[in-house]
Amino acid sequence: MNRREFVRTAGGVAGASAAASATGAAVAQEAEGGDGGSSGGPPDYGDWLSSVSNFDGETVDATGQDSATVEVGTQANGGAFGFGPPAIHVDNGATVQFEWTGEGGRHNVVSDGDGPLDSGDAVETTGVEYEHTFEEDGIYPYYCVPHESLNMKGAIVVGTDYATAGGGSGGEGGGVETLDPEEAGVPIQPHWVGIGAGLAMVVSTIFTFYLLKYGESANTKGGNN
Ligand SMILES: [Cu+2]
Repeated sequence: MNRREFVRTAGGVAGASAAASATGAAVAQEAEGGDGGSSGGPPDYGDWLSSVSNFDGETVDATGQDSATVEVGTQANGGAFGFGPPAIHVDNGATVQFEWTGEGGRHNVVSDGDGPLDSGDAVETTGVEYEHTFEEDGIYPYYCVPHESLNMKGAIVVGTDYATAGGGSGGEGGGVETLDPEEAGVPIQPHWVGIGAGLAMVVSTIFTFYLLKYGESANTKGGNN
C-alpha cells in the first residue's frame, strides 16, 4: 500500500467527516506534484576519496541553499590537511565558499583534471579566500597541490544527476542545512494526513456511539409510551 492509497483508504474510513476527507484529497494531490527530486543514484567518486581520512562515505546534503561552505585545512589526513566536508552536494547555481582555517600551512583548491576550480597559489590565511559558482551538473574532484600526497582531496556534487544523501548526519559544523522544501514537504504532509485521519476516525466513532446510544434510548422511550 503506498501513501496515496493509504490517504484514499483513510479518507474512506473517515467518510463521516467531510472536512477531513477534503483535506486528505488536497494533500494527496500536493504530494503527487511534489516529486521534483534527484534522478540518479548516489555519486560515485571512483577511488578519488578512498584514502581521504575524513571521508566516511557520506556526502553532505547542502542542496536547497544558495551557498555552502567548505573548510580548507580541516583536521584530517594526519594533520590539518583535509577539506571539510570532503564531499558535499549543492544545487546547480549554488556558490561554494572555501574557508581557510589558518591551520596546516599553505593550501589551495585546484580541480583534478580540467575542472573549473583554481584558487591560485597555495596560501596560509584565514577566511573565505576563494569561491566558485557551479553552473553545470556533475562531480567536481579537487585537491590541495602542496598536500596532494597526504590525500588532501575533496569532491563537490552539483545538480540533480545524483541522489542527495537525505536524512544523513545533519548539523555537522552547523553550517549545513538539510531542509529541501520540496523533499521535506512530501514526508511531512502524509504524516499530518495520518493524524487527521486518526482524529476523524475517533470523532466518527464517538459520533456513532452517541447516535446508537441516544437512538436506542429514544426507541426504548417510544416503546414505553
Ligand atoms: Cu593543503
